[in-house]
Amino acid sequence: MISIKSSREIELMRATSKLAAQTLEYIEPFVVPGVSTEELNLLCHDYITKNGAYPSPLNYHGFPKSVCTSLNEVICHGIPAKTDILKDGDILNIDVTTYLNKFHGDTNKTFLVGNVSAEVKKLVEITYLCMREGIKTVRPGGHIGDIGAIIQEIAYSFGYSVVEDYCGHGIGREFHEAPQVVHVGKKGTGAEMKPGMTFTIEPMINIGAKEGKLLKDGWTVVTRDKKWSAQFEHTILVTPTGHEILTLRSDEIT
Ligand code: EYL
Ligand code: CO
Ligand code: CO
Repeated sequence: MISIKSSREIELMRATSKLAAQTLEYIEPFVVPGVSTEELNLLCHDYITKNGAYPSPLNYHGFPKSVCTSLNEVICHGIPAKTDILKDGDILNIDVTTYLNKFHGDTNKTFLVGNVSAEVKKLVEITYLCMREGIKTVRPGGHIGDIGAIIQEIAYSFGYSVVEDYCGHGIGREFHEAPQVVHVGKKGTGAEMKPGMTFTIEPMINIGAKEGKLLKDGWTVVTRDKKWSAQFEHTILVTPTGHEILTLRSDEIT
């Protein structure tokens, strides 16, 4: 069952999603060579809690930290660590989910650390394009499969692969609700989009093969071939006329 949010619930989704977006804006100047992902985790944790919210990942299925930090060949669910020190040329995804007034807002961004190679910068730019073109398909009468269809078309045209083992998801009173938003697929398939639905679009795009493997820590997912992976995520509302990006930041265009 895909929940339809009332206008009052939509206001609460706007508030929690705005805080998640502001957390990424807040952390950006700290994402520099020499900082540890544990320090970034603590800064995000304090920012979220000082604003009256709870970091949804913390203790979620036992997850030990407040944000996910996924570096280079890490696809997703990287665990912040004192020993993970950023260096020039890295890419780091920080995934923030806030729980404010009983609603979750979920967003992530891949940051460039210092000077990143042209090959990797291209991956990050195309991953962002995939997310934005996926978002553009969202409107009443559209289908969830339309999102994956365009993402797949763009990613494959650049020779990249699309991770299939992890997907976007409905979001609201629960961190993960129906539907699953797969980042590959066929136009016209899947659930029909209706005003009041809220879900994330969060494609993970790889330079090499799509396959991941879980590290022995039980959380971190890395590419099998050790080639690098990028991701962007927004929380989206289906509106009567199209969509609204609830986690849009000030450094992005509408
Ligand atoms: C916790 C639970 C296995 C997150 C997201 C933290 C990790 C691995 C079980 C999705 C699923 C964040 O932010 C997320 N999506 O955008 N699990 C998540 N965990 C976790
Ligand atoms: Co997320
Ligand atoms: Co998500």
